[in-house]
Amino acid sequence: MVSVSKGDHVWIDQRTGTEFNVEIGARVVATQAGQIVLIDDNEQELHFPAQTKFRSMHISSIEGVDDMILLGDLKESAILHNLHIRYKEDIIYTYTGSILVAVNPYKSLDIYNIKYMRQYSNKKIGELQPHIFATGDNAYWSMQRYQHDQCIIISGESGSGKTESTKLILQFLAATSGQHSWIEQQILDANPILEAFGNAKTVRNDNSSRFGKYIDIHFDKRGAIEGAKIEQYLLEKSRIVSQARDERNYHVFYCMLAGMSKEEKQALDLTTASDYVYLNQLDGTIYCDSRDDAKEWATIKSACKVLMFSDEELNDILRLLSAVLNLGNLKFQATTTQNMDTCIVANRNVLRLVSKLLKLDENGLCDGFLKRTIFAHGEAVVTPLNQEQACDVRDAFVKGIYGKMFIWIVEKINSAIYKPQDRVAYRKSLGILDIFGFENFQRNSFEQLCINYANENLQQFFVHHIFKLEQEEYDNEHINWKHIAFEDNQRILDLIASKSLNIIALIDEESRFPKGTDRSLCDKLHAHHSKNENFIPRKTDNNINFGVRHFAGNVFYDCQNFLEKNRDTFSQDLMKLLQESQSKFLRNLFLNEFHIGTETRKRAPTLGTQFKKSLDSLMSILSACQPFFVRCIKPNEYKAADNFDRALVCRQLRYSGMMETISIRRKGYPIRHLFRDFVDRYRLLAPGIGPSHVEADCRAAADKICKNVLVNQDYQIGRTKVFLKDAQDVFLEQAREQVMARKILILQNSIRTWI
Ligand code: AD9
Ligand code: MG
Repeated sequence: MVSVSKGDHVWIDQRTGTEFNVEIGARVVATQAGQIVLIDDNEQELHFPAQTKFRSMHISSIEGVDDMILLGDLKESAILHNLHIRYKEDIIYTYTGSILVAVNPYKSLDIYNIKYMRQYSNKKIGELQPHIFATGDNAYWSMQRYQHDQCIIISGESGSGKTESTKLILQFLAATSGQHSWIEQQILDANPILEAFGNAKTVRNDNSSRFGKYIDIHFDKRGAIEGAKIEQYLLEKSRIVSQARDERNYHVFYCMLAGMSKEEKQALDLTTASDYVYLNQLDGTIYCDSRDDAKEWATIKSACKVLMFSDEELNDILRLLSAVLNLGNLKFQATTTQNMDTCIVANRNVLRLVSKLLKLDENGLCDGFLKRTIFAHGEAVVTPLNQEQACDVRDAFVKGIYGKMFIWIVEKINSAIYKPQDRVAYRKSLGILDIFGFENFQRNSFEQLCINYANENLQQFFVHHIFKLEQEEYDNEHINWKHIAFEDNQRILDLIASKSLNIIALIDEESRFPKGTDRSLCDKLHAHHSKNENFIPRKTDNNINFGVRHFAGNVFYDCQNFLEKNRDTFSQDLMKLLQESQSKFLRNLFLNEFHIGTETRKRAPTLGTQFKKSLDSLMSILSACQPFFVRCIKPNEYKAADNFDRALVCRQLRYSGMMETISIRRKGYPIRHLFRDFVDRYRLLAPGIGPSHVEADCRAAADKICKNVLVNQDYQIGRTKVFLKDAQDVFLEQAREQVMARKILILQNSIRTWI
């Protein structure tokens, strides 16, 4: 703690609420009338009594740094402060070692034009200011130089800028890898199609991706783009049938209705958005101010052309979209038959329309919604459904159709841009992962469990990588290091999906068990895991929830609908009916499902199993790559420019693994100085080291200083750097200050005698 004067920079404790307790940077603007006046990073004026002592700010924090590993105060508050002061100047990119931190500016910055692309092409990292192009360039050149596959993992919460970052990297690679050919255009044009069918307005983001994706770009020997392959993960299907307040369905519906001519709509039996229940429910909205739906429609259509969708295929898709919207308007009227709750179709004309669009038998479709066939002891028993059940069957049917269509669209895009490996002599790839960040809502369901499980995997991958880098640095510098123990999240992964009777396995087991319910699942989870350190039991037996201690915080999951979501299927009667559709397109969507008859239903892969499988495959692809990490940060909840919410940013930094980087460093030798810098700063601490020492002498000089000051302490002299513990750095600084003070005193005395 030190006394301060005007112009000094200090740290001040800041307590807002119970969770957020991180000191804030401030500068002294006046010391007057028994008071110290400061302005903090939030531009707030603060007053303290004149005698107050403060923690002084390291010079690196005062000036700000491009790479936060260089922060003298390598701690949470310094990272937050550094990002904040840069953000105020529209500097949104900052490194933390190999991680690029990108703060969403929520305004258009002129830093992505072709001039910037050229500037960042073929540069060493650190040569220019941090930039998303620098990460793209670095990955590209590493791929070329080391002939090794690369991946860029982009993470962050909804609205933080992952998809924009992905697009920027793609644009950079397309522009700088040289060929400017058709394939690059095709890869860029895949995006408007994917976004039309897989993105929607949510309260967090007007263009929120409701699926994860991995775009693997393939390069030939000369480094030119030769093709790409897109993998998609876990599209949010519930959105097709209902949306939360102020949210929308997938963009494509609104675009189509806004962009098509009257005649085109008539041909598909379509009217306007406000006529459709799926687009116009109590809570949803049909408007999105920041988007021009009609204009988007033109873009989507031309992108489909570029990606070789035939007119017939496009028409098939439109028919399905129209069928989906019309199905949403299908109503059931409750009736009673022989003392049982049953129902009938209330608007037969809608049913007729839908059966025409899907090219299905109208009566068959009607039966499919109103009845269910169950096989018991080899015999078929038909039971009628009540109104609520019929609505559920209809919604599950719609979700099934849209989900399959989305997968078909991704495959169609791949068929245009992907060349199978055996047809090319040489291939290196650069993959970009744009995947949902960790989620913890008021109510969390099966999707959140899958998403958070994916994030646990990525976290483990990240920590292993950072740890490896740290050890490599020690090896390169030939220093002796003891094994650094670090916490990893393997036990959480074991609980969710690896060890026997893990959570996903139990959900699967219960999904297949004919009498399984969400409650019996919850009971089973508790019976098996209540003693597990990472499992949080429910508060009372009445609840059907459970908690998991994730790396990023505790999350409670509500088991309601877990089994249905995991089964990921719809009425077998309707599935059978689809086989008889006159629409080849529709039949093809379900080709793989047809062989799974009612009897063998047990073998149908569940959503949990499918997701785990695709995640395992993703992890093994990533493990074979040299990774780069981009951590996107959302500065505020209002989609607003020039607004930095410290608590919100801090929470994201904690999720992002940035703190792991720090903690791993802290366990080893967090402070490192190049010999020359070290000697320049501390040469006063050992006798006989002059200001003009030559480079070769620096190592010996650094060794001499350490031996003199840090007697018998655990520091290391490497090949190019001195490696220190935090406390040693502080000790050296204090020693230096004392020597300086003594020298100044001597100087003052001698001046006095001289005068
Ligand atoms: V979600 O998880 O898919 O809901 P993302 O993908 O993280 O989310 P997205 O990239 O869609 O977020 O960014 C949200 C919005 O922030 C964009 O629509 C832009 O309006 C804004 N944004 C993001 N990055 C930038 C940028 N580099 N420059 C300007 C940006 N605006
Ligand atoms: Mg996105």
